[in-house]
Amino acid sequence: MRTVLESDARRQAYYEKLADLHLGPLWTVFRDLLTPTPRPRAVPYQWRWQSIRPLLDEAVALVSTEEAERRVLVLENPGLEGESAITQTLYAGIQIIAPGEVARAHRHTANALRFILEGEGAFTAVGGERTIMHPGDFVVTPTWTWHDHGNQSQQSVIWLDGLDLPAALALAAVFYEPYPEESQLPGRPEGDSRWRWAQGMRPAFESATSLYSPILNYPYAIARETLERLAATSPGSPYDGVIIQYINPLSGGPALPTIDAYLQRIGPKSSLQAHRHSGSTVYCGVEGAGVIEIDGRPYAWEGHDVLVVPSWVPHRHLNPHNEPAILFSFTDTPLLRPFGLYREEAPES
Ligand code: GTQ
Repeated sequence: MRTVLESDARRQAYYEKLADLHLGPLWTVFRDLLTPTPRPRAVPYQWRWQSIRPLLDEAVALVSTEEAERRVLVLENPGLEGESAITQTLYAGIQIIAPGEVARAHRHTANALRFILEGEGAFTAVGGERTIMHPGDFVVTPTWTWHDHGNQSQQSVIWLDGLDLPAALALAAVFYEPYPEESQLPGRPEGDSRWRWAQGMRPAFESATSLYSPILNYPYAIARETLERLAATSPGSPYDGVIIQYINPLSGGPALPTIDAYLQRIGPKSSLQAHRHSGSTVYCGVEGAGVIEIDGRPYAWEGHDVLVVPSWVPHRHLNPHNEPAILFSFTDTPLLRPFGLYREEAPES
């Protein structure tokens, strides 16, 4: 059908006339647009920590935070070359801040999260509150909040950045502003947001927006113990094992309006079930080691490896080892669910 349409000389001449007027026939592209199931341009991929880690020290020697604004290696999906994107909606990068450095204050409409990988003693300040970050901490920098980073420790500190930047770019909704000073002056004591909003109680004399979580830092020690306690009494999800969501306590929903983040535990010697869903997921190995079978291909991961599962690609988690395997992940599903775009199925059931 297609070839007949396109080989017809009269039709070709007609299409050229249309093109001159910035018009196009729908019937030649219809089947590429309205596909039965999603066809992501992003491909499954794994970045090995072993390969990334030495390049971070090299970046420290080559470029200052002063010059770079943020010293980050962007994880570029092989299917999205040149787009600074790990999926069509999500950005991921590895940021390093050396002792004594400052990553100056700014704000942007893109929402950001940090998952700390290595080093202790650097801080992120958001809206005047500083939090000292420890490995495994989950830190949010919601849309249009002022934020800066500083490292007053003796060691480099490294974290995974996750942003909704490709989605914000696609929506032509990126705004950016530098702060008038290099850093924000601490305006609130450390731990302020945790005491206010993360204790199952709230200050009854003040309100906060429910657009994003008011909690700045979700400490690893708490998240990790939660996983262990849940695992003692529950097998968890057949697809994800024991998995916890970092929530906005004001809504019960995702911590960021556009990004949902999780920590999960795949028990020793376990093979979970395959499933697929719309929305893309970025995984980062935290403890132990495991395997994600993506589209039938095994990706064996170790600590701090980053893996990406694009929309609708079947995947399953395996842990052949004797230790629990802990994974951090973030997804774009808050951009899908409210609009009826989220679908999930287990192909093998
Ligand atoms: O730390 O504020 O990876 O603004 C990309 C953009 C990190 C940050 C990134 C940013 C930041």
